[in-house]
Amino acid sequence: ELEYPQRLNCIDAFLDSHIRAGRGDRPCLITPQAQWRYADLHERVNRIANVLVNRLGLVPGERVLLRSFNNAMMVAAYFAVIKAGGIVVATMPMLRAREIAYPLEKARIAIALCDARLREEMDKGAVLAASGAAHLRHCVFWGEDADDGLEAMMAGESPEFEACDTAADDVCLIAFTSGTTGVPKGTMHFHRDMLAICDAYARNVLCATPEDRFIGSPPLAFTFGLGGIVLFPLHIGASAVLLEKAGPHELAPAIEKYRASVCFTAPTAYRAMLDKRADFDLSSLRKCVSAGEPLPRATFDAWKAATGISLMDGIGATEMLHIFIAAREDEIRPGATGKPVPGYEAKVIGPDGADLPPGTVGRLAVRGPTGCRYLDDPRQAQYVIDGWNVTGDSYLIDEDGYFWYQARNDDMIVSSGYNIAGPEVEAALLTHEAVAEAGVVGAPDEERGMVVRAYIVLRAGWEPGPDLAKALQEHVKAEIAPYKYPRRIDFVEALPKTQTGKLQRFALREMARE
Ligand code: 3SK
Repeated sequence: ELEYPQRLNCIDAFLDSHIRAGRGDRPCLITPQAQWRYADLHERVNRIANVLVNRLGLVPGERVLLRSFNNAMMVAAYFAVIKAGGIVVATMPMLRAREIAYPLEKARIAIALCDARLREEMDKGAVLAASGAAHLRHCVFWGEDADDGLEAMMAGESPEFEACDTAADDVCLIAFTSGTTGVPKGTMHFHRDMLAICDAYARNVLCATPEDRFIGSPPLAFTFGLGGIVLFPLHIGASAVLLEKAGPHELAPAIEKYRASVCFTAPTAYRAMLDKRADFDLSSLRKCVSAGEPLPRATFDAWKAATGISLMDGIGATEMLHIFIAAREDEIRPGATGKPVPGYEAKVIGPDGADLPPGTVGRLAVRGPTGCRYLDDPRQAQYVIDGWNVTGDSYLIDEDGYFWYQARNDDMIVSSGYNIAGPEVEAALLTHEAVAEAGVVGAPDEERGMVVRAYIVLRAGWEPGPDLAKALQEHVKAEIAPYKYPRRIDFVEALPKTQTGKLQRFALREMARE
């Protein structure tokens, strides 16, 4: 059980406590443009907090929209809002005006702080919001030379700021998730939740040290990135490398350049780095966390062979803030996600909600120090049932208590009465040397109800064609139960992905209908 004081502003643990302990000169945020010590971040956070309160009239509990790439100002703005008692609503930088309008209205945003490079969509989004963004009082930009820009305002404010006296159970973050489909849901998280993910996952499973240098690709607006690249390192006084672009071409060179030691990214990015491993020195890495999508055994094995590092798999959810089932380095069972993170309990339940015995596939339910609280959303009643968070994933538990991912509940393909998990077929395809990426869904079929249809992105040097399709089908039949083989194979240039890099199965399902 994790205990926190009733009055708590979480920024104290990530920042002010380090200053009080004399760690102000330690490296904190590293970007291609700048290196900030803890003292530098502290000063910026305080100045922005003063701007928010003194100039923009922020009162505790008001919501502040943040729009930026992963950079040091984004972290400063994030911490300043929370330190001043506000609630952060962070948005993916790539969002278009229409997508910005939704959280503006739903979360009744009072103030927006935005990187000037994202000004156009931000301005259009505020106009598009049906209410004309009625609650939005101020929209302030940074990164432009303007008298009313954030930096100019900061220059006139004090570098000291006393943290707002918030309660441990006050909301400090509303993270919107659209999942892979549907109307976005705002998930609310408390000050104590921000510490709980550090004390549960980072302390017990990740076990990094203050000398570690963290790096990763997920946007900070995705809580996977927030925890992995900012909260976990800053909680222990370590440093973080922030990359505005961290696609397949940027991550490996940045690991080499900054000698990063802890990496948080998705299996797709590890596969992309494997393709380039001869070109970069990744020897500084010592811990690699994989989450955001299922980790196929083939990716685990290939990364281990190339780097000597066992990928630490994990599953989290924006609803739960971060990872709740994971593998410690000394407890990895390749192919399994792992065991519940200390502090969390997990079980597998049937359609009637009853617990299922080991070896049986059912819905994953979890509870622990964090949990789902949707902002004004009737879907809350479907996610939290009897105090358990019922995720959309199907799992089985083996005799030793390891959790094995099967599929998203809606990823099950029922073909001729067989239940086939799309991700299992994807994992089998990925063990073939020609396959860079695979997405597997059900396609309607008169005879079988559904058939397994695979969309394949080939590695460089391979030519699509019927012979290769046949070879891939035979390969799958040799890897897993033959009835699971993809009866249809399409070669594509790229797979549809969400902004957090997850495969958009609904888009593939749409394609598969054709
Ligand atoms: O597994 C995920 O998709 C996830 C979501 C939110 C936070 C952390 C993680 C790993």
